[in-house]
Amino acid sequence: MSFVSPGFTGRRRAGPPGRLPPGQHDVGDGFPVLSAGPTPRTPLETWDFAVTGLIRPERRWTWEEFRRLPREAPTVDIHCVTSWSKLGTRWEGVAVDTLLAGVETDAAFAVAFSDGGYTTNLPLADLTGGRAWVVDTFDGRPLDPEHGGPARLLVPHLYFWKSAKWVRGLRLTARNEPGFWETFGYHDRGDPWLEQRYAGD
Ligand SMILES: Nc1nc2c(c(=O)[nH]1)N[C@H]1C(S)=C(S)[C@@H](COP(=O)(O)O)O[C@H]1N2
Ligand SMILES: [Mo]
Repeated sequence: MSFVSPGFTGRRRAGPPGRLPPGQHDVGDGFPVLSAGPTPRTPLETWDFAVTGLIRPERRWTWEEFRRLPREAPTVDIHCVTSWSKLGTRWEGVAVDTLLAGVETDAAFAVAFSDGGYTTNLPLADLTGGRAWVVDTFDGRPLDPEHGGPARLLVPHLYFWKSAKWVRGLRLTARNEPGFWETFGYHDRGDPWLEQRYAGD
């Protein structure tokens, strides 16, 4: 006789050793959708991606220009603060390093901004060094609108709320300016391996 139902153990997978940060479980093939509002539908003809703020001149790519940038195909584990992780997710897109190549700026931070008004803040150091991308493809297919299509930020080494869906740009800032969830008490940086879930963790 077991006190743990098969359904429960099946959903709360332990995952391969060393892959799950503390307090996380593996969702396996599932891919939960977490959106703080309705899914925006921006036509590709009007979509662009901008780098603004402490940068002169600003940089801006139309969808076609964005699609012609050098591309990368990261396979990464992602970790949501609500405790699910998804291992070995396959994405394609443009490294933030590519978008910021050659930029000289006094900025130390950036605010990612999205259609629908979502924002999230990151130190520039977390967006560079081959650890962040703007992705438009998941598992070989155009990214679903529910998961942030046409394009989302992907910063897998931080909790997934930093990976802004429907992202339209980065505003470079000198000071740290809290974004949407950060203003509501979530941790400023959100390192899952340090369990930085809430302000003060
Ligand atoms: N624009 C926008 N981006 C967002 C969110 C959101 O509500 N709006 N939610 C964040 C949170 S809390 C998580 S866990 C992930 C969820 O991504 P998913 O829906 O593709 O799983 O998106 C993040 N990016
Ligand atoms: Mo989340």
